[in-house]
Amino acid sequence: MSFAVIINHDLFKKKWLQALRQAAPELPIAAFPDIASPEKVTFLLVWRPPAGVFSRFSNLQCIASAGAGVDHIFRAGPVPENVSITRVVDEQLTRDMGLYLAGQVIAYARDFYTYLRAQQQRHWRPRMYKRTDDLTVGIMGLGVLGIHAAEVLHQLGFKVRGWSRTPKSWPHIQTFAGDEQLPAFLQDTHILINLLPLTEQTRGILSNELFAMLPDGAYLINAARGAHLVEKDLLTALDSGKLTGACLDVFCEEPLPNDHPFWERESIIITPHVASITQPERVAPQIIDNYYRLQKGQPLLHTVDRQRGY
Ligand code: NDP
Ligand code: OXD
Repeated sequence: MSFAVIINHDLFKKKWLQALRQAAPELPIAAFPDIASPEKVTFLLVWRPPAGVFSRFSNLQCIASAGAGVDHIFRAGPVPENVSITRVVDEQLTRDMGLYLAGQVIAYARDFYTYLRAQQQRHWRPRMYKRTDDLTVGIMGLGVLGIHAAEVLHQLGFKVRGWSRTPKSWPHIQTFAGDEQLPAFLQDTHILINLLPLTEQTRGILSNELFAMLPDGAYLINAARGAHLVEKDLLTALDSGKLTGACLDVFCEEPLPNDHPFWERESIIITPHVASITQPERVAPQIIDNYYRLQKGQPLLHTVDRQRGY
């Protein structure tokens, strides 16, 4: 059995290698593209691996995502049926996402970005702000990150509702499930947060069709994946006033190309995929734990359901 990493980002790769070597000094770890015996590799830790790469590893048993999302693994696929897929679940990653979303929701409700622009022009323009109990925040995806974000926003005083694939019951959160309940979930949502995994069912879900079900002037926060959003539909919805603005952390193409129309829009806040970043030194022990579990034939932690795609 042997362990290798394929991480498509030099700094991130270095940090992961350091963290893994610290967590398991006894374990030889090879890093793509310098993997001398790919046929010996049974466990791969990956982030955005190149397309088709898995076929080089004829004895692979597990692919671990170096983040919470696994869409990058399926995109590089195909992944043989017998290979397990795992992902990161980590309290700090969860907390960081909650903080990012709370910050963006407050910045919108209290017009912080508007005042930043006004300051740049030396304009003194007080506005009435939106109070927490006047705003309903709707979270698409009530998984590890969505439930925590819902709790944080509830604690801040916002009315919170959430939508998931299967029904959920959670204190203080109004819950909706499945396609049938999507219109009811959206109809009173003033701030829509996307925390869905990217799957065949959710790709392109943030579209004109969905925006039409929101109240006029709603605000969108996409912290999940760029391909959830139909980018041209966002521009249409902003132009028509259906949406009042958007905060985007993720994009179809990253880095966002220089000539992309989103850069020009005052009503779009852009962050460079930093809502919540996995910290290798925190997470390396759970990856190593799974490697040894695999070796001992024990159940793996944080496995992904291949049928569901997340
Ligand atoms: P989970 O797998 O824990 O939760 C996913 C949630 O989405 C579940 O509630 C699930 O429903 C719901 N869901 C899935 N498919 C559908 C569907 N078709 N219709 C309705 N609901 C659906 O994921 P996490 O919370 O851990 O992470 C979510 C995503 O956040 C990741 O996949 C990743 O893409 C993104 N992310 C972004 C980061 C960033 O920095 N921008 C950082 C980390 C993650 P059910 O509960 O019924 O299964
Ligand atoms: C993740 C991410 O999926 O950082 O963890 O996007």
